[in-house]
Amino acid sequence: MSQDTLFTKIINREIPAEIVYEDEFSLAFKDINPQAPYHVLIIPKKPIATINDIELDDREVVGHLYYVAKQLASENGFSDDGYRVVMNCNEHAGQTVFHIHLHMLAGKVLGWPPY
Ligand code: D5M
Repeated sequence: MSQDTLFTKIINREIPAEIVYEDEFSLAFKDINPQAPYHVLIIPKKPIATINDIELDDREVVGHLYYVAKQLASENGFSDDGYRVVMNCNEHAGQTVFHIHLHMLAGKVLGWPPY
């Protein structure tokens, strides 16, 4: 079950975003509140609300988000130094937009754990 969020509006170009990648299944754009020098959100075009809502048929598209992350890392020169991809689920993880999104952070040494 899922409702349209502002990310659907970004997919549909109803609100602006700095889009860095797009294909049939996914879209990637700069996070409006970056937590690293390079911080993009990689989203499926299908509006899945949370990780809890991923269904068996979504496996390919969800896995594809990681492939896009790897490609962006390669194109932007982050493959060797490293980068982080993370997806928050619900309140305790701080999810604020209920359309799943992979955060990709790069360009500095990232702290861990992410308290
Ligand atoms: O992450 C939600 C992320 O979405 C958060 O890092 C800000 C980002 N955000 C919110 N609105 C926009 C727009 N309009 N453009 C780009 N980025 C946006 P979460 O994991 O849900 O906390």
